[in-house]
Amino acid sequence: MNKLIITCAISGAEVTKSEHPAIPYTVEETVEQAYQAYLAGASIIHLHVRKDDGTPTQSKARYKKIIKAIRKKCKDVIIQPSTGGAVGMSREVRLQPTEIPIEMATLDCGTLNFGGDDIFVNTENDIKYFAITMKERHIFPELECFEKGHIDSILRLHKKGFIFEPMHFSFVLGVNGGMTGEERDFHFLRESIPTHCTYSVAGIGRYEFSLAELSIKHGGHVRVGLEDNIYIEKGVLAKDNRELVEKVVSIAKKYNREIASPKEAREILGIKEFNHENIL
Ligand code: KMH
Ligand code: ZN
Repeated sequence: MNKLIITCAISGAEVTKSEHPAIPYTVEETVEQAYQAYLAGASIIHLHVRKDDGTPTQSKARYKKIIKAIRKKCKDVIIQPSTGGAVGMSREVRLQPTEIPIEMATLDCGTLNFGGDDIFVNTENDIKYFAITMKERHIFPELECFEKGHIDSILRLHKKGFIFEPMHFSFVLGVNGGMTGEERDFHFLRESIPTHCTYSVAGIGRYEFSLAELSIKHGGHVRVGLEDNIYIEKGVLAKDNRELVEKVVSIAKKYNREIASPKEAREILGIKEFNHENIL
């Protein structure tokens, strides 16, 4: 089977230190979480950044500082900034990290309820605008789909020329307002994308490791991290992002799935070799 790409979503925009003390806010904390996840086997770091007080921000300057510092410690890791940001942010605010020379970023593929009164807005025009902007900036999008309709929208937009090959999907399942992460949901989604496309699965909360295992078994890729889930097992907080990645590595061993290095991850996804010397 192909090698396994592990993405670690180290921070997110929603989880706070009061929920998990290892959620990174400062530059140093963020770099350390990224570094530990990388050492454990993550080849992609999905990155949200915060101000020192924990407020989520899409500030270009903050991303630049943190990306530069991560790059120093994790030479070849793929850094994947979020263009989702936090609920309520405008298009231009969300797209700020794509003004930095980066190789990959998320592209959210549809609107959904996000708990309580929150709505995570991604209109069709937003999706087209994000896709074209990333294309112009030579940034490889990870297509974040929270339910089946999002996949359908992307395949339609692909036909219309707004979404380009190679297409790499991320099924984010278990969000309050999105699709659940039961086994049937996983199979429905993976069978809904063209067979030549790649996919990764991010299970929110209790779905994290059951979906990771299914994806490992079926040749997909996996995202874990404190953005998605703070527990290593029912009722027990994970020590940090590293421990979550280590658990995926141990599941992969059970299925004889080797872990992809960042270089191998680029090859699997079809991302052009990135010139790290010249960034920033
Ligand atoms: N924080 C969520 C509102 C992404 O990174 O692209 C959006 C999110 C998705 O986390
Ligand atoms: Zn995110």
